Amino acid sequence: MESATLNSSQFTTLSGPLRSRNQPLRLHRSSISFRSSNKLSVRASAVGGNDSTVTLLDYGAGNVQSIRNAIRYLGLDIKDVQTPEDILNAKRLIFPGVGAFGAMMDVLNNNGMAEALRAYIENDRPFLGICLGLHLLFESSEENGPVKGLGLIPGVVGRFDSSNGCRVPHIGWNVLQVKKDSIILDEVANRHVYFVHSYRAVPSEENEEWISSTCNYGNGFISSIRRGNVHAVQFHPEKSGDVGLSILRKFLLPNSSVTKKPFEGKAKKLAKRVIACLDVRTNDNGDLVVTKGDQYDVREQTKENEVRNLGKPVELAGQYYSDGADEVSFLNITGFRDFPLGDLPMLQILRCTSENVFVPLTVGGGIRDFTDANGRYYSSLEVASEYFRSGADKISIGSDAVYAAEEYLKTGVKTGKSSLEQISRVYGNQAVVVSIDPRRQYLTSPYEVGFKSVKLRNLGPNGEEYAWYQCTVNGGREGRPIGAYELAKAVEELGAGEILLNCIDCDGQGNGFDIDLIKLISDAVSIPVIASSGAGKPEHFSEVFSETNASAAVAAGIFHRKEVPIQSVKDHLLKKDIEVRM
Ligand code: 1PR
Repeated sequence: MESATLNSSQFTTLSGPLRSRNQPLRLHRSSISFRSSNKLSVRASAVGGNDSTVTLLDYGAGNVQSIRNAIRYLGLDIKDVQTPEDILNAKRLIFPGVGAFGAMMDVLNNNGMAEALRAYIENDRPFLGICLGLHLLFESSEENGPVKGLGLIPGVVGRFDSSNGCRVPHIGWNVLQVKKDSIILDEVANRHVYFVHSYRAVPSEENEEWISSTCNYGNGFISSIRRGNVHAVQFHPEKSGDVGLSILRKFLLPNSSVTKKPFEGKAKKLAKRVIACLDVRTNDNGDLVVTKGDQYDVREQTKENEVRNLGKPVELAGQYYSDGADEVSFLNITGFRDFPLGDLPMLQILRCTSENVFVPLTVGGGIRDFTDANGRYYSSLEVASEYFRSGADKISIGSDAVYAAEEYLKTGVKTGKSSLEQISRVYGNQAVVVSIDPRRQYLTSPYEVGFKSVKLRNLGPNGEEYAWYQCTVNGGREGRPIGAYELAKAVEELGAGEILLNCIDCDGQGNGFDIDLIKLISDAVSIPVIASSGAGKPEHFSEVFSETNASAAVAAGIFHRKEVPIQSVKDHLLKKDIEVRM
């Protein structure tokens, strides 16, 4: 049967053993009759389920597992839209737009969903659009375009301007200026919510009456709209912790009363993120454990030489969520040699974690093309898709991004075929992190190598004044002929939305982040950089945020060993006047 997706090659549908319970909707032309808008009518008495059912429009392009989990967490059932009639009959409809605007509109226009949505919204039926679900309401978007939207709100959705110093994508926890009573924002109370996007709509006189809140990032943009029963938000309530769940609850269960007055926050601007990172691998008994290395060596220095076991992944991730981590990352550190989709427990970890953790989840390790022992070929896009379907919000690519960058720098040609390019094209670059594992190589003069070097704050072991940062692959096992600076700039061009910047020399040492490296890279690119490796105390976080342009900082060992609670890192940052989410 013919697929109704216009750009069907982008919407990979898995088959066989990889098919998951939440496989994206595949639309078949023969089952959808295209109707003209004057034939569409919304039934006032909904037949789309009872009060405990919400209708979800998942058009098959992306990572909507998080919103499914949040809806279920709030005790509601989900009815998936299969036909335009399901939209018209919905009692409450959520559209968590993901992916790219142009591809989304192609799908919606070609199967009659766009018309059904327009009719549903014009009839003031309960609607919540998220991210692209907000963009859709405007006249058009510049993303892949211009491409026409539903045209219900005047205005054009455009890209953030990175020339004014703001990093694009806008990723992180920012604050809303609530403009009018919007009901669903009643409990936000000056606290941060999570954004991840490169495009935004701007306020104007023409669309003023729709705006319920704005947010500031360089300039003001529309963070939510409301008219009657129609709501849409630019941020992700399903990833905004308790605050986000309260927003969803207000929309889904409008009659539920809050007994406790919401805690009044003091959020002012985009917060620096504190991220907990869990390196995961199988130990010698075959159990998946959280481990942690010293300079990437994760084995105990004992006769048995066993893999260090610092806890169970799902439990630790849940703990970090309740302790206030702004994001949680899982790195499958042996993914370079084992096929990650053969590692079903890892996918299970992701599924279980995402059911109860409502901040962004990143997963990395082994994202590359792969042919298994039976000769079955899996593209990196399939691997990433399965990670997204299992609950990841972002994926992180290590080794494969190094090869892609080397090739790009050698040929100057973007083939569009690397895992990085393919995944960012389908899921958007905000969903693709590149993890860099560099090792310091000391120099006596900056001209000794053809890679960008830095003048060191602390001299090298033999009094060297300079170093370059050599990228490695396979968990630091192999050095490659490319520097971290060159790699960072190349992967930004190839579509990375964020950089996770490790440093093998500092990993597990507790002596602080490599400020020279983080400054070098965060000054070189205009995408957000996450500082990683070496955190030993709260002061290391204030140092990295004061002395570099890092947008976030990771710690692993000090959190796993319970030496420093996440909250004390945040308390310290607040004292130093560094904005954090509380
Ligand atoms: O190459 O795409 O399969 O991805 C593999 C991923 O696994 C990469 O992101 C790589 O960084 C990671 N990885 C591989 N081997 C190791 C190892 O430790 N042996 N872990 C490893 C990297 C580094 C950080 C760590 C910080 C903070 N872990 O994530 O959490 O250094 O630690 P600290 O606060 O204790 O100092 P691919």
